[in-house]
Amino acid sequence: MKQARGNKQGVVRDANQERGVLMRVLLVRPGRRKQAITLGEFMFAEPIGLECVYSVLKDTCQVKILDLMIEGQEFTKELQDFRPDVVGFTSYCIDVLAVLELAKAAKKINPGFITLAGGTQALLAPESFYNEYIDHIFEYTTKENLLEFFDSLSRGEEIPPIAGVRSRRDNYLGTGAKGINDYIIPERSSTAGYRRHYSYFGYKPCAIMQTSMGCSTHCKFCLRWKIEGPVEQDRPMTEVIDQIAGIAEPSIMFYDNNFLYNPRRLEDFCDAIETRGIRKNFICYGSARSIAAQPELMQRLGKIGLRAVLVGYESFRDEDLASYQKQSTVAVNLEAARILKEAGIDCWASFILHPDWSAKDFGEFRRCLKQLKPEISFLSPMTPFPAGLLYRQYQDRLLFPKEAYDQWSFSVVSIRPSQMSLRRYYLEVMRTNLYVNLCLNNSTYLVRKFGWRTMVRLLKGSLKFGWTYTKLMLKG
Ligand code: B12
Repeated sequence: MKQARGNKQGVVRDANQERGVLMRVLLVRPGRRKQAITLGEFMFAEPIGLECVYSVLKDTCQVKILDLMIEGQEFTKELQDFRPDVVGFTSYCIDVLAVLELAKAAKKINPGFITLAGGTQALLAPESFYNEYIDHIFEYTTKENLLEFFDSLSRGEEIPPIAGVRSRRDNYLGTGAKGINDYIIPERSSTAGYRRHYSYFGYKPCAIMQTSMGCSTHCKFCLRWKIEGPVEQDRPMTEVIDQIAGIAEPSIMFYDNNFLYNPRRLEDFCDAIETRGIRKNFICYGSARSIAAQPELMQRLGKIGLRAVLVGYESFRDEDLASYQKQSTVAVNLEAARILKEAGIDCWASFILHPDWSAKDFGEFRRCLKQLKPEISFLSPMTPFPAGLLYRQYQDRLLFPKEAYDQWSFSVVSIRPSQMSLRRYYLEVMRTNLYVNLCLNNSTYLVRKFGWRTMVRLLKGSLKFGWTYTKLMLKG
């Protein structure tokens, strides 16, 4: 179908449609933002949200994914070559400005393009996209609302009120219905040309997938249970295993909130992987509590391919963990660390740097790191996302407004420290990062495990990261 030109807002009228030619939909992931320091060189995963949308629309529309995070991809050229009717953007908070710029560029080329915003940020803060260049916002995405929307569009009809969709025509009022995203099996072939680039730390190429949505541990700093629902909802094991078997990559990262939460399900998982003879490297998120509660199961998971667990240890002291509603303790963290080592599974630990830590606390934190000795440590200054539970508590101490979208990334200090100057705080963050890399031998681990080439890639990221912090420190 040729692109519709100069249409009335939200309506595609084109003679080709009547002849049954499919509507063209270009799905775009915006380019890299330098704030996303965990991305580029460290973690660079497939745009799985767009693969889900593709999967729903592929039979009724001509759909294409454009991943602008991959070098050499050109947005305006793609608009001219592919001539879409609809241009849809996926988004995280840090992408808001990029999405608005891209939508503006698209509308400049052809005001008839219908522009959509979807993704995490559209769900958490749809108002970020109330903008003259965005026609519709998918606050949440279901098979039903996608099909209804595109069905109306391809019939050339006005878009009716659809649950989950906010349209500029109605001042983005929407229907008022609340909901969450559907679990949709992504169409991974839609990113076939890009897949060799996607990685998860040293594992490259690496796919990502989800086997269970939601989380019943409502940690105060976390948005995931808000995004995905307040309790775990498992996918059937046969569906999970079929998906795994259909993934070409040798490594898969499960981004479930806590892949390890249900021992019975894990036994089923191990049985199925063994029975089907699947050999892959697995990486997952898992809580310290779950690891500590099931040492034998961790041994078994290690044997069937679990290579690393991302564990949120968060802090060196119980009072922080209690204030986060983490439902864990430092003793449990230490036990989990021991069990992982015994099972030969690497621990990629994440920690929240509390804005009320003193220099002495940072010292104690480093001592705790030495005890836990994770293979990799991610240190993030506490980030009270506007949609989360910590926001109100720290609102008065924020160093930038919630509209400074590209700052909300876990990488910069967002709360004014109470025990030292901002500059000194950044210095402590840098010192601790250096300690992790030099004294805890995280760099040696990386070379040993992934080889020099990966190490150089990761080192590039570390240097960029270090430089960003140095600048922030000097500015502070
Ligand atoms: C896996 C994950 C990652 C992975 C991979 C993500 C990827 N594919 O690129 C890695 C580790 C790389 C990562 C990196 C980051 N992440 Co992250 N990540 C997640 C996690 C756990 C799951 C995200 C996900 O893929 N969900 C599954 C897919 C299917 O959902 P989805 O994308 O929303 O898509 C659905 C709908 O939104 C819709 N949809 C999506 N796009 C579009 C587009 C259109 C047009 C339409 C119609 C519909 C639509 O379709 C899907 C239907 O189910 C979330 C937590 C969570 N549960 O959301 C955090 C999360 C999204 N990440 C977060 C952050 C901050 C980051 C980083 C900025 C951190 C950093 N400093 O680097 C980076 C930025 C990444 C980037 N794109 O630039 C925050 C985002 C907060 C926010 N307000 O946006 C979250 C919520 C974590 C948190 N704070 O608790 N992340």
